[in-house]
Amino acid sequence: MNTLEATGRQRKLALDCEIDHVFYNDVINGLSATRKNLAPKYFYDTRGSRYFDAICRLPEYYPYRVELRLLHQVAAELNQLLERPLNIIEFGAGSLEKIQPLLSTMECIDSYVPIDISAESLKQACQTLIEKFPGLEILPIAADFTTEVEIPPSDAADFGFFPGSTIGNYTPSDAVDFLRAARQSLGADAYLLIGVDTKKSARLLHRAYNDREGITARFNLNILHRINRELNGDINLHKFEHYAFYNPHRGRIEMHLVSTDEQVCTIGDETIHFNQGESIHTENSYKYTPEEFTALAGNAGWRISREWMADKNLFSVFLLSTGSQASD
Ligand code: AVJ
Repeated sequence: MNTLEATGRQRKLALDCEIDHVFYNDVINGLSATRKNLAPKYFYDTRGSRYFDAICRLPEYYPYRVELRLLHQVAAELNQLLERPLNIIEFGAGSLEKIQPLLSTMECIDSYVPIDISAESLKQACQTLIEKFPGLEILPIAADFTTEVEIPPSDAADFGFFPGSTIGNYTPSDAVDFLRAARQSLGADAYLLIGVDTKKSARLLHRAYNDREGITARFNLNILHRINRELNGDINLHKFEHYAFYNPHRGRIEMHLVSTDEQVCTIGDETIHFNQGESIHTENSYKYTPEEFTALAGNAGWRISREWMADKNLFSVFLLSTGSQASD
């Protein structure tokens, strides 16, 4: 069809179809709540995924570097420990960098299923990975892993991979629910390798989410940009500021976008009012001691097979298993 000849009505229909209704409803519900909030998964459009990659290169953001280093050691030990063919399923795979130490070290990996919410970023990252690991079977899935995702059947044992401390975005009780659901979907004889950020100096944590360059601020504000772009919003980004802090009582970083003025904005057909100083809570990032995480994983029915701790207790990695494995 020649779009130039389309009638007004047809054009409106085409526009309606382009709106992601799930995103729209989540945004309106979140911004209509008494404590305004947005789910952190919505950070990751193509731009947001790029901002996150930039965060990972920041000197202040220790989790990325520290975990990646630790994963080299983890991979070498897993290569000794595991012999059966494995099908790796990664939740929130992003730029596909964390998987690489495993792929280059573990001989038993048969296939790799990266799941990520950002389809475009996933496609690009897969192209790079195919060039580096030409023999590997890759089955990418562009999906929101916080909803039920069907894992393609495989003859190899399912090995879940959940690095980056993404588990920290869940409240502890939601984390238990997620881990229990993952245990169900990975099957009876499965593993889950999971990265967990630790409790540590509040100053160090604070710095990791308040970098000098302001990249984390841009990452946070991009969610409003995205609402404007995709949901026909008119939010004034200059009237919101990035605010992130560590709450030691709750053991979590909180990220907010705080309205600098009283203001009104529209998103699609809805009007949203902000008081001066009112915040939109955009992310929690929970930190766990090894004891706390061990208890949490246990509550979800997982057994701890191995655990690794980085220097200065900066970051931890756990190998969870369903417990039915003969080998360990
Ligand atoms: C990807 C959720 C692990 O919580 O540290 C980085 C996201 N937010 N800087 C984190 C994030 C701000 C990150 N996770």
